[in-house]
Amino acid sequence: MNPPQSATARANEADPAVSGLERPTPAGANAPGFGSDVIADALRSLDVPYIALTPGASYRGLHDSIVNYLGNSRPQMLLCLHEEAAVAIAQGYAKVTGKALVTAVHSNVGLLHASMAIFNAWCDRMPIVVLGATGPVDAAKRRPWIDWIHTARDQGALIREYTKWDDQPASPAAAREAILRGTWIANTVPQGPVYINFDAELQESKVNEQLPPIDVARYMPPIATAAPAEQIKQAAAMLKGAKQVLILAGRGSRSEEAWNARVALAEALGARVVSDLKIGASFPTDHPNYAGAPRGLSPQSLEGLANVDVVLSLDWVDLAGALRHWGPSPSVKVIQVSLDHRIHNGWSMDHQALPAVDLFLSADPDLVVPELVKEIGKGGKPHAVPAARKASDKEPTGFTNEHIARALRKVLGDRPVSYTSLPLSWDESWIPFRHPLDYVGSNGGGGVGGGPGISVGAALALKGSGRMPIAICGDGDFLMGVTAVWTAVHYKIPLLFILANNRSFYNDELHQERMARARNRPIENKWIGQRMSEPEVDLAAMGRAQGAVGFGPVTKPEDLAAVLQKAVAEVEAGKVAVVDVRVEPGYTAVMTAAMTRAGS
Ligand SMILES: Cc1ncc(C[n+]2csc(CCOP(=O)(O)OP(=O)(O)O)c2C)c(N)n1
Ligand SMILES: [Mg+2]
Repeated sequence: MNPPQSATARANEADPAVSGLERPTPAGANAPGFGSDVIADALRSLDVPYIALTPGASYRGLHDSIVNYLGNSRPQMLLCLHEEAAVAIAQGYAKVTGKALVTAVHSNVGLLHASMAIFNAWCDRMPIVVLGATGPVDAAKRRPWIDWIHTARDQGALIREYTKWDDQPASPAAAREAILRGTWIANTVPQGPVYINFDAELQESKVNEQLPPIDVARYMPPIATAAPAEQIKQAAAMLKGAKQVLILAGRGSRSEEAWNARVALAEALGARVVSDLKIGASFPTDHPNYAGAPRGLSPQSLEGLANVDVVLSLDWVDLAGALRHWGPSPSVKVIQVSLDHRIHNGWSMDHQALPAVDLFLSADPDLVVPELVKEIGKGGKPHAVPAARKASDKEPTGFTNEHIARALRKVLGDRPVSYTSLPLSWDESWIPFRHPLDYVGSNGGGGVGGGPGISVGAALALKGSGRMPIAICGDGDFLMGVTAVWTAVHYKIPLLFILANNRSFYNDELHQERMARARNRPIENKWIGQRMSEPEVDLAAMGRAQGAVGFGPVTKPEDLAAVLQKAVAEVEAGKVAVVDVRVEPGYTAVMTAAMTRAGS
């Protein structure tokens, strides 16, 4: 079995089982003859294994170049049944590898379909290169009707506010430059999606002059943003002088070295650490210094932390919100390490409220933490080590998501797995994370329907790593993004879907409950317009219809482990398995309390 971190190292490799599929008849093209051949050459130079796409005539030129000029390899097409899935797959791939995959979506309509997934990736700070097309821009060249409705004057405007950059190059040379620049921008921290829109005419026109070859690496220089030594010293002094440090372990890479440095820092400081299910695993959740992933951060929710006097935020997603929950204690000093301000704009409020900060390090936290460890050294004062938290032994009642966690613990043992999606009602104490790839984080933008595609992309990147990808999705999330399953089956990407099927958009039942309480109206009506019953959707059959192995519905907790055992065996044999688990509508007490309390 390969070591788990190989998933990141293998980012640029194509999987032999996938590359053997969909081989075109050789076309004998060896010099770029058309604009789209130049675009294809530029894509090849990126050394990206795949291009996830849903086809369309606006980029028929590029489509032809990828099949017949590149021979459908590097990048190889991953056919997706919905543009939202194509982009979500790229998001999931980036969550594991840290690198942008290329996607292609048709004209304005495909881009509109893709837009929610682009927004999710934007909020999740995940790099993606989205290619699109329009036109012909020259009206005299347009076919009647269809070319007109699928041409937009400023197509990039559809997604400009939640992409880092977009362009519409007007020549093959400009197209090559746009691809290099876009990929460079997407992959530079803070990462995010970019969009490049190709005029149909530019793609289809003949090229007469060959472009001079270039050394692409020189156009995409890697950027590492560390903090100045003086600031590291200042931060280290504040941390060393603290009575009790609280580390908010926010956005970080999937690197094991960065993970180990976070652990070393917490141990050197005797700091308590919190993490967040919105983002990928950032700290071992069964480490004695780990304090939890509270939905609302407060000295009450984090027992024994009333003495915190210095907070170190490592790019926490919502620092101001966290501090607000913590309570008005002006004596607490705050150190923020983040580059996120570089990506904020005036359209999306995903930057959250402005936090009050005493020391700001405008740097990549993964580069800052090892420096802090060095500066603090072994001379840190001794700290009492708290006892490690334990998962509750109490058997849950009814049939809940906690039963899924318990059955998985039993069935999986010590097998390395990566959770590629977790349902809204999940408690981090149920399953420990011990490696940065144990959990890749949420959809980022709260766009329901992202879970299936993100999971397929993450599973693609994890293939061959020895880690089993497991997606636990809500039924609402699965139903909105279900066709991503076909892409996983077709390209032989092993993946286990477990569906926390409460037959409801239950999150919104809680909102209706909140309204009913506030307005003194009948709470028993909260399910109306939310429940997916009569008929209940057969989710296992939806998996089977796309070639996956379907299991369930599982209606009793005592049946679950045996079914999961069989599903795991299928995934180990290279299959996609879909298990429909009919949990009861309802959320954990903590989640319900967080959602129904005043002000929520
Ligand atoms: C695209 C989109 N539509 C609607 C919502 C509102 N919304 C938030 S959570 C949720 C319910 C999701 O249902 P499911 O995945 O089954 O999870 P459950 O709440 O039942 O656990 C909805 C509809 C959203 N966030 N995104
Ligand atoms: Mg549901």
